[in-house]
Amino acid sequence: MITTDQRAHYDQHGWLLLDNLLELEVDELQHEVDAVASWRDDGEWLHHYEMTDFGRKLARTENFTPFSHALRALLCDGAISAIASELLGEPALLYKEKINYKLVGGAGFAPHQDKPAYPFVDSVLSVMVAVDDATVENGCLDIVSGWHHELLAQDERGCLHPDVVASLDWQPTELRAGQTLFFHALTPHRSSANHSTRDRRALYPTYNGQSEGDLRDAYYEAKRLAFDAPAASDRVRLSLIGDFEGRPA
Ligand SMILES: O=C(O)CCC(=O)C(=O)O
Repeated sequence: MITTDQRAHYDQHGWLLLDNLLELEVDELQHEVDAVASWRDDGEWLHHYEMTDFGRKLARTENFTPFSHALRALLCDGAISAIASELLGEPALLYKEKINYKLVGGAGFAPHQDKPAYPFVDSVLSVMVAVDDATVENGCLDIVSGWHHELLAQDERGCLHPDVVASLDWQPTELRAGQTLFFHALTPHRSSANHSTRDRRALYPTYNGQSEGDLRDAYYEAKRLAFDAPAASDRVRLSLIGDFEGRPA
């Protein structure tokens, strides 16, 4: 489904931005994400909140594909997973999925590589599907091209060491709603808080290669166990590394 040039771009830069992969309209996607955000707090999915200057807000939902037919079809049966398979070089399995809401006033993410947050897998691919336009003002990703071949030095939170951060060339990567960004799990990225007056929501499915097995249940089991332990920091925990900069709600 991707051209030789697109493949070469991904191999060289560690990311690939594509249009028109959704088999639903952007307003249908937004409507479905609104529906997920309205789900109650005590379901099997995982809602995470943060405190903002505008009050308590939803920061993330995970484990939603078993409960949303439209989002499961989008992430598991369509062009996105087919291209993930091409980039991984083998059939892609959904390892985990999240919606990062980054509502108005929502916090950003410290510079990191995703790989340390993904136990059990080596061959793993991160994807961002923009639900709303992602701009510099509302906290789009900054990514570093060409640094997807090694795990870089980390700090105590599992994010990138400040010396590494200072040495890299960070480029803002704006997406229009409906665009899809594929990026290697070692591609360094970060994002700012949402300083705009509009929400910046995005889906982030993560895929692993079939040869490593179906690890989605194992991932969520590991996450629940880790989150049952007392928090070691004053930030909200969203992931198995301390990349989220939000305040507890
Ligand atoms: O949504 C964002 O702004 C960044 C998300 C991110 O880096 C992550 O969830 O690992």
